[in-house]
Amino acid sequence: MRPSSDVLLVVDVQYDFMPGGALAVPFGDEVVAPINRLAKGFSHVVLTQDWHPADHASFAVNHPGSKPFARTHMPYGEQVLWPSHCVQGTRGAQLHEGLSIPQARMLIRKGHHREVDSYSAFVEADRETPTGLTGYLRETGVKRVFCCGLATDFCVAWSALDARACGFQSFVIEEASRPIDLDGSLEAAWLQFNDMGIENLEVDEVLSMA
Ligand code: VGL
Ligand code: ZN
Repeated sequence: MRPSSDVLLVVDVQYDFMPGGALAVPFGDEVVAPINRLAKGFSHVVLTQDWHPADHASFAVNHPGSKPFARTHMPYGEQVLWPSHCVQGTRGAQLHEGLSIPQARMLIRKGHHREVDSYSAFVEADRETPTGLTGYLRETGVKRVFCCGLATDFCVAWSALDARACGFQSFVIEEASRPIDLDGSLEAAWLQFNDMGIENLEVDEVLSMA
């Protein structure tokens, strides 16, 4: 069992990101088994849940004349317009019930401010508004963050990069993540991981780490 200074961050394993969901990630359901295997090695697990109001500014439907996956400009920068997904209180927003992580301590809900998206579990897309996760991890003595879930190139990527930027050692477990891969977003994410010194580890490597 890993010490409490190692946290497993399980990002957005929710029905709307599963095959058939509102914003389906290809093969998204394949993350459940490796995440459960990983979680057996961690005493400290944090989950995230994308959690939008129905009138959220990241939804194409709230921009008349725009189609899903188009890009628009928000006061904080470029924003992809998504199909409506993970609406607060809906089935699509629920965590996959195949997750078997009873020891999970903390659940961060993100993307709840109508005007601002939040891919990252740490800081919203305005790059100013904290979710509170940095403080929680610092106060609980975390040093290393192991990121997995959905999607590799959006919420996992932004979370892993922010973990590093906040001073934690940060890893991505690609084997326990799946990408959306929109216009080169996956390749861009790996370039940024390399720049920031974020390594990809396999599940078995994590479980056997010192
Ligand atoms: C995500 C797009 C919009 C994700 C969330 O979990 O990667 N992507 N909202
Ligand atoms: Zn979202």
